[in-house]
Amino acid sequence: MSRITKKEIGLLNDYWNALNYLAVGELYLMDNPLLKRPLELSDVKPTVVGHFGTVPGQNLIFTHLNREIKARKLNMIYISGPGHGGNSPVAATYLEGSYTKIYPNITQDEEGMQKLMKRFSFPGGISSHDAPETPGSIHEGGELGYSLAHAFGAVLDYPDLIAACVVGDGEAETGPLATSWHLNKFINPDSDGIVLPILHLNGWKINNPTILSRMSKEELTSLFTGLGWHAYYVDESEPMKLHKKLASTMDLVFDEIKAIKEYAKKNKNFRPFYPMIILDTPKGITGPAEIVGSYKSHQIPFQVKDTDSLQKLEKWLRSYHPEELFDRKGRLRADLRALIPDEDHLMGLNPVTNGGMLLKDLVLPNYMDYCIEFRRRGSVEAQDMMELGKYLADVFKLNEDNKNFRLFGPDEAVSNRLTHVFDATKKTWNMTIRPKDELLSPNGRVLDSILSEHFCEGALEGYLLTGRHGIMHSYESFIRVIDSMTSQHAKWLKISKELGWRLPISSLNYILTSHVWQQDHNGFTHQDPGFMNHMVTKKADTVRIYLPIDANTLLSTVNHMLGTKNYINVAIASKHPRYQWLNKEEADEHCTKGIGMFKWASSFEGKNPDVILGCAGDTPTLEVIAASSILKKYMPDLHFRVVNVIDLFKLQSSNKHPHGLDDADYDALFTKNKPIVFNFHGYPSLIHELTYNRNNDNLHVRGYNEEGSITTPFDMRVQNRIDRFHIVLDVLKYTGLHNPELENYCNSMLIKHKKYIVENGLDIPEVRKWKYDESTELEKYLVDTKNKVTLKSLYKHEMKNTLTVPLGLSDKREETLDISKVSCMFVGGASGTGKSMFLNSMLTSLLINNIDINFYLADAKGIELKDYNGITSVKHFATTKEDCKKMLCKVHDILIKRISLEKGLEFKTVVLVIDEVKDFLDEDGWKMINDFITLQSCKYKIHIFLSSNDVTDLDVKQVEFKMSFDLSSKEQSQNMGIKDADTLDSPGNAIFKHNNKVIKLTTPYISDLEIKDILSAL
Ligand SMILES: Cc1ncc(C[n+]2csc(CCOP(=O)(O)OP(=O)(O)O)c2C)c(N)n1
Repeated sequence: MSRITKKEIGLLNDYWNALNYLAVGELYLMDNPLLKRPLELSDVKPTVVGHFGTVPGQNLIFTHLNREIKARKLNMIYISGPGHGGNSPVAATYLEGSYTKIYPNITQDEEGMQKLMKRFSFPGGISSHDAPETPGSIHEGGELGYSLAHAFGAVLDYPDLIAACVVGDGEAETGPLATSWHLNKFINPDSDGIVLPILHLNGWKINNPTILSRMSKEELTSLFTGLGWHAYYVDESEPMKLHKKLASTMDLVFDEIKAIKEYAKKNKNFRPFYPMIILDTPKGITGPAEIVGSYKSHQIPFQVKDTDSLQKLEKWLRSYHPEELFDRKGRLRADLRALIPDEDHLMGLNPVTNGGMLLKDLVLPNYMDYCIEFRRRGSVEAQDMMELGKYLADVFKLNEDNKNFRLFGPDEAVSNRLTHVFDATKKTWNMTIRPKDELLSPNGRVLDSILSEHFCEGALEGYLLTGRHGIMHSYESFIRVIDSMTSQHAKWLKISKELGWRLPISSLNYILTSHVWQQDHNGFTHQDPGFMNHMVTKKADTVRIYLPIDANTLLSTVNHMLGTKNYINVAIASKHPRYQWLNKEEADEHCTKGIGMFKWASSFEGKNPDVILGCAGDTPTLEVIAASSILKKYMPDLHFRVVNVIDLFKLQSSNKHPHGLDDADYDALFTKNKPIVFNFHGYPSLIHELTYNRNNDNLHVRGYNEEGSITTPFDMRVQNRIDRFHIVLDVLKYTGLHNPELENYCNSMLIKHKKYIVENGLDIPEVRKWKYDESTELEKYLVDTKNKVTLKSLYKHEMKNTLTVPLGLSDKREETLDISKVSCMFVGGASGTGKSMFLNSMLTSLLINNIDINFYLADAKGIELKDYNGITSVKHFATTKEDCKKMLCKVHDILIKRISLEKGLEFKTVVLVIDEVKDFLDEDGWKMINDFITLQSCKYKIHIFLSSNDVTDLDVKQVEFKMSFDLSSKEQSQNMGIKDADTLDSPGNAIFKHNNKVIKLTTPYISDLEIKDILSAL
């Protein structure tokens, strides 16, 4: 830029004075904004509250930044670290016109100026701090320390953006700010923007000198050089010289920024030393002489209570010469208006600072595709966070072009088992990378390599506030480090929502793991589930807390969180191998409801309960399920209901939280008076707090009680009494029932446990090897049938060497199916209703009968039929759509060949089974299936079996043999052509239909073990 002229310096000084005048007016005045008449006491606010010391320095900075913006057409935002001087940004945005754009009633004339001055830091008006109400702000300057982190988050993925960030020299003493200087190691100079820190070295805090201001220039330069900054020092108190020095320094700084950006375009992988400015000016410069350059300028230099102080204020205000800066109407002088950048470059109107304007929804994958498949609940172990990582990897991939999603956490992504995200991206790192380093890259989208919860949180907030999406993950206990930052963000959201002009931004999402119940190498210090207690104090329209219990519920929860706006969502998840409880459909339904009964874990399907077992959180839920198995065994007549809570606020009344259940729904689940034994992830008092005022106060909560250090996982539960044995004892206690045998069992297990762990360092085998009791699942499978209908029991008849398989029991009559008559059979039924078990019983029957058959099997999940893969008679086992198509074509070719061959030839029997046909067949596939039906493939010994859990859009009316288990809607029953198939409420119950023959059946049960035994015997 050309050298600054004297005239220009004069204009800059006048502009600065106009800002200073407005800012002092904002503090003191209610009326007489242009001092057209002598000041009267009634013109002054009765109580003056706010800050002055930081204000003139910030006004100076704003004035000079505008000069650079205007000359260079820069895309810049302004962050006021010492934003307690909120009158500065308010004055600055008013003078440049953006304030009036947003608040049209605050006009740029005398009337508007009066309103502006009066509303500042005044009841019913605006905050005394830089705040959501301030145009162009993404930073509330009340709680100090986060300005640089916010600035860093703002410039990520916005390569043209410059965040000019004023850092108070007192603010710089806070931990979060002190660590934030390292942001320059995480900026990609090509694909991210620039943070320009301006250290406001005005020398004092509220009541003390600042540390940095008492260091020598050499010390300061060394400090900032060591931190990777190229510090420009501006040290002056005489206004004209100050303008000159600052203007020429800013010219150099912005030249350097330009050079860095240009260099970065051509040269990859370099780490620039970014420029910063140290502005050393007296605190409260331009204020009354006795307070300038002292801590006394920090807040209000003096209150106006009498004529003396009134005159002093008038003198001070007139020292800025408002009559020379504004015309009679209150309009800024024309030559000063000419200093203002055009509307598209005003910092107060930069759309980046109203992030909702730029927000693009995330493209989310179908989370169901990442869900864990299992045959029996509690039979598969998985690491929930690991599974989530696979989903998040695809969130990264799907949003790669938009570059609007990032993950933040303090050195814990791998520890928190989000390892799979690194299939899609890497960790942000713009320093040297050594051969043994892993996953680092200047292009990585995971901020992981800085151990600062503050910095990660601040960066995420900056990223969200500027219109992008993200997740912060953390050890549950250490998220407490940033409790206060979350509070400030919640406050920001509350005010923003009230404003109307701030558009909704993406929610602040937390995933907390490595939680209180997970004992690894860490102990007592790593146990604190209190973030939930903190969160419930926030506004109900903002906070959401979720406690998923397994991978599928975690996936559903996080998928939901990522689609929300203006919330703070907290999910608490397990990262260790844990049993999986809900299949994807159940997880979807349960998470949508947020609370519900687990019929399968309850006794008598949860009907007429004597006691409710409530649970929230993965570990408490596991213990309640284990307790339920014990109760079923020892107290078969006890009616109990297991209620699981995923969405914690469901417990609160609907008039307190939008997610809360109304009393009728709450009572329907928890009853009005039966004892509730509630097992909770966090501190028990929180459940009492949430359920305060509910009808049923017969509530007994177990949770974390500050017990347990380095010990076994189960001992943590025992010490805090959330373990299965204490739950069972609680059930006895609160129902008043006596069962000495059960009491004895629980107490002896607890004694054994204590002894065993200190001797062996391991949990007792009864706990370690505990598996969800399959017989309870079996019981459920055989509900309403006192007789067991096992496959074995149906083998009384000689079926050897036939193609006859058992269908099931109908009114004690055994029904069979001769599959030699079947060209195509269709089996429908929702997940978990018995459909796949029927296919299994048919296949094992055929194998037992020892018929020489060639099997062709397709199983997308690779679960239901996986045991048959590898058997010699299985000629093809398909798990993908393409492979299944190939297989179908092969069998179709066999059919066509057989038709063309002479009749009478001895063909080998072919059985083709496609489980979950919807995952496999396209239009061509269905055409081939139709051929098998119309050409009557059974004549050529080819038999097709298809199954689907959803028959909504399938046309299966023409299929000759049909079997339906419970379907989830009437419409599906109609499609299937089987009346009332949607009312078959017990798994294993089915309706078979062939021509006009309709039979209601209980189909045969075969356990996984039996299948394995049969197959290994072959
Ligand atoms: C985290 C935090 N601690 C304490 C305070 C109280 N406080 C408000 S202003 C201030 C001094 C700030 O000094 P500095 O950052 O140098 O700002 P300036 O001198 O420009 O006003 C303090 C301690 C605060 N707002 N935030």
